[in-house]
Amino acid sequence: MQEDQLPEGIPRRETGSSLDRVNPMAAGILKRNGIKSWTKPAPSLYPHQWSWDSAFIALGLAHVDNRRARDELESLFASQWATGKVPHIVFDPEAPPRSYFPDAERWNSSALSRDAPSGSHTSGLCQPPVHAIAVRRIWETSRGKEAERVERARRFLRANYPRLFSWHRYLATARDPEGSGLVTIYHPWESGTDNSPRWDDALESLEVGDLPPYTRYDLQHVADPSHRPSNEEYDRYLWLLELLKRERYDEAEIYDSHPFLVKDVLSSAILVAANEALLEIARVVEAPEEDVALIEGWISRGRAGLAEQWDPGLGLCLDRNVLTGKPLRVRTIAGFAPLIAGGLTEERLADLLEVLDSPAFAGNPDLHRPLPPSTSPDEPAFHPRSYWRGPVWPVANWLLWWSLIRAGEASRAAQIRRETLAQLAESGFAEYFEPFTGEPLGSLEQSWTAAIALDMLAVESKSN
Ligand code: 2M8
Repeated sequence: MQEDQLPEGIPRRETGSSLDRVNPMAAGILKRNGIKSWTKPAPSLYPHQWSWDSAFIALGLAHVDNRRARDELESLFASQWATGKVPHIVFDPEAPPRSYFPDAERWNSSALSRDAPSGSHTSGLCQPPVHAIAVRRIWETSRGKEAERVERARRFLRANYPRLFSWHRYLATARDPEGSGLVTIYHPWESGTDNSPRWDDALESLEVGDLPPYTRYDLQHVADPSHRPSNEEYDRYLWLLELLKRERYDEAEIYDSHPFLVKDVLSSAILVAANEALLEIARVVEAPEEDVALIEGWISRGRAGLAEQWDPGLGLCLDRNVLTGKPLRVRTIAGFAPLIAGGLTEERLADLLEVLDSPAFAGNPDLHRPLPPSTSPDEPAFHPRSYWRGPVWPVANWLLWWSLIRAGEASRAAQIRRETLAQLAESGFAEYFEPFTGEPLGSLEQSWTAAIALDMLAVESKSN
């Protein structure tokens, strides 16, 4: 890209870090974090394959290496459970020992559940379903190319449509026995926003029982361990894991007895958007009409479920504790879930945009850049350096940017894109950023940060 073509607001001559280097730098990170046919989320902090990371990675790779993008998702789906669940971690047997905990042994999923894959070791949880959105991107980036490439992409869609369909059906049934349109999660790790204050209330009453001893390896890979979730949080995470193991990861048993059952609005909204992508994929592969009708039903049920969770006082959507029936009233980026799900009335869209622009989020005057912190700085639980309790996450910026484009809010989308890319050009491809200083935190070569940059760069003309 020529310098005179740079979008407004992008630093033009920053030594070694200007926007024209973002693309090769991002591609380089994905190459270096690549292992065989898939990509680690980070060089040492996350040495295995993570589910929603891989979906974002495939989305970015679609623009630079379509074959690797396809391989990324194929490797993940090879470990799909018989229930349709796509596991949140697929363990690499060749990862350095004692590099990540809980490891495959601690999950012990293939020994405990007949539904777990036999050829690989996985965790027993899942993560937000971004995958169909990535598959559609692979299709979009192949269309209009030479016939052979289009045919390869079509074959990929045909091979993966049934996997995506069974994944979404799993979420719409096992994870929503109430038919509410909202996905129930069993563990904060399933939300992808692990230590977000979204879960504080539901975790508070959890009594940790007799926990087998463990050592955290995550703390050795970060500059300041206090930015990671606390030991108290980890005890709870590990205790929930023990309880899931006791139920042998059986969905019905878990639903009967588990002490953490929460309707997660962010995952639910991503599922709606992913179902829209699945609908397009279904048409390309000429899926049966019954499938199309089911997917359409999931979309409208999902939107209706989210509408039920609307809090008019906050102007945001709230998670719900299934066990108490109560909403979890805290302002986080997950509150913008209806924007991600789409199909909003003008009024609801205006409400959400007002909150997004307000001092509670991207309009806070003290921010380094006008990008929404993961938790509102106005919340007592806000912490600017602690993981999902405040820092700005580029991957969350991507979700909002992409949703704003779909909502027809091109100039707001362009601002998020411009500021996100400028932040990465300024400070590199960190996992997350301190919102007031812009300091890069967590892993400094995070794959999904690189991937969303590739996607934002490629989709520039549509949002500007
Ligand atoms: C973080 O979660 C893992 C547990 O799954 C961890 O902290 O060890 C989250 O940010 C999650 O959303 C992400 O998928 C994962 C890998 O990047 O890291």
